[in-house]
Amino acid sequence: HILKLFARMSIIPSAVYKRPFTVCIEGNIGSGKTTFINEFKQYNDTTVLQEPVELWRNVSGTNLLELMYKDPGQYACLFQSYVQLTMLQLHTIETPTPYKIMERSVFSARCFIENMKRTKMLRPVESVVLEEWYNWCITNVKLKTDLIIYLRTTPEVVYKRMRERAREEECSVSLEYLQQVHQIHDDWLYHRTLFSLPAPVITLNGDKSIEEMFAEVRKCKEGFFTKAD
Ligand code: TTP
Ligand code: MG
Repeated sequence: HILKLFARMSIIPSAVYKRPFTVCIEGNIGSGKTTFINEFKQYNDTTVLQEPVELWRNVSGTNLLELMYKDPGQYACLFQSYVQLTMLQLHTIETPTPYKIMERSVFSARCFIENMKRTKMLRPVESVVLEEWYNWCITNVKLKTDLIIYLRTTPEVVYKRMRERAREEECSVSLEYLQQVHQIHDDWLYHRTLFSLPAPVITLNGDKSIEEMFAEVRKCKEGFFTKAD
């Protein structure tokens, strides 16, 4: 199964589970990260860290995600600052298992900062402060990631999914916004021209159904074994 694939990718999980083999699932809004990650709940050697978005919707009773979309001028920076904190908390959490799978990472949260900076949702000085925090953290905090799984999608497909899912806070999110977020993820993880990569990347076609995606994972496992053996 997929975890054996990870082990064969030359990184053996640490015996001290404070540093488990860590996989981050990345992709656009609505790319299927939660659905994908839920498939791993059946394995008792894997800690699945659930949707961080739930933390952003309830900050001591305040829905910061909603405020960010309603009034980005006022709340985008605060929101991104909180996203960064919660992602760092998930990165550094101690797990009782040798494998850990997370939805997103502090690395992909940076894609949103980058987009907000380009589209002026953030003031220049706000993005400078967020980026300085980011750079300090990735230099000084142990965030080692072993593998990134990129659920690569088409903006039109995730737009349709997002509309069907109808998360209330996201009612104002446009196709154009998803195209921007897609482009930044793609430049980072697919074209590899944007930020440095913190780990090897496996790209899956996230437009497909979860069954088809897992079939792809198996195929890529076979491909890897052929190359390795
Ligand atoms: P995602 O983190 O992409 O989570 P999701 O549940 O939508 O993904 P999937 O369907 O693949 O499971 O986005 C959650 C919301 O938070 C979305 O509205 C985008 C927003 N967001 C930001 O605005 N800034 C950020 O840095 C991050 C990580 C998310
Ligand atoms: Mg999700």
